[in-house]
Amino acid sequence: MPGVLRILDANANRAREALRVMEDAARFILDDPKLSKQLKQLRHDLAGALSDIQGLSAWRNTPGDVGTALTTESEMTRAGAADTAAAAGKRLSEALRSLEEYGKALPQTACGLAEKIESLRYRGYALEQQLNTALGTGAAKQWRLCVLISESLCPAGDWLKVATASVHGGADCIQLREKQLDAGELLSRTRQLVDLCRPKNVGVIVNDRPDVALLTGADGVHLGQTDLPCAEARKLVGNQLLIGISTSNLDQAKQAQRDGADYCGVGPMFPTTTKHKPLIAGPAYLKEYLAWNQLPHLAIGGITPENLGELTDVGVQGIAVSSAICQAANPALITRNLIEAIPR
Ligand code: TZP
Ligand code: MG
Repeated sequence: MPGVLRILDANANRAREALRVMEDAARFILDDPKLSKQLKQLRHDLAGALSDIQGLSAWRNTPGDVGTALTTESEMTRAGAADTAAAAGKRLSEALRSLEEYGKALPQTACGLAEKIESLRYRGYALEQQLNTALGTGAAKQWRLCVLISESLCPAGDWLKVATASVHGGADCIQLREKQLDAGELLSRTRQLVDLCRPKNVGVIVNDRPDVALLTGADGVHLGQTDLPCAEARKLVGNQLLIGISTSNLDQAKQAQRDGADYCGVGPMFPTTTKHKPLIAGPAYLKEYLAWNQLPHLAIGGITPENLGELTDVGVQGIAVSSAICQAANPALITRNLIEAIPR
């Protein structure tokens, strides 16, 4: 029996610590009061379930624990905060499973521990999933200039020429935005774009189509408010793709974060003819977004070298531009001018 009690004590600690790590991410990274509270409640309920086993910690024997010196290299490095929280989520479910199984080995008098832990474990799974989703892939970067390329806007329809010029001009991301194209043609164009961009470390984003993005090895997919919902797309693409979401107000941005978005389109900043947008969110929304600034952004909509100053005034770090570059006589030059006007 002492061995079982040592196991219960160790896993109670593991689970409690994992919950703390998760709670810290919900509280300090996501600023999510609801998720923070649910994680805290789970930690308290775990303590409550274990409180019936008197003097559990008396069985602790850390100096005599043969496992303390056993570590693996992967435990010592994390790819980022999302990875740290994901590892804590896994640790939580493992610890709860161990508590549940060894709880069954206690005498009947020990208060139905296994049943209580089982229900905590299910709650833990749901919170783990919510947290991982909200933290996204953790791989998004703050691009400076994303060029949205549509054949219909490019002189003589030469979209690849504009894409190539944009890359030469220093764009660090290209989004292929083709609403009418057959899927086969979209697939082949995206592959050409990936071939162009990958060697130069320029991101490739596909508008609307996670399937095409996955098949071509693109970096991500961009979705609007009426496209596939972000949380559903995340189920489809896992952590293989970045997901960008168009937002026109902070509520949409916060929802996008909960749903696992990696970056937000923020706009429209100015009137645009590229897309029908009756309401202009304007630089005021960008300012509000930057005060929140929980996810990388691309300000979008009618941005030109002439009006960019209104966005740099409020601190813009990244922009997405379509017509001003696609329709320019010298797209590389406009690209360079725009990028150079955004302070680092
Ligand atoms: N979403 C909001 S505005 C916009 C999109 C796709 C159009 C951006 O294009 P432009 O030509 O830079 O205004
Ligand atoms: Mg769309």
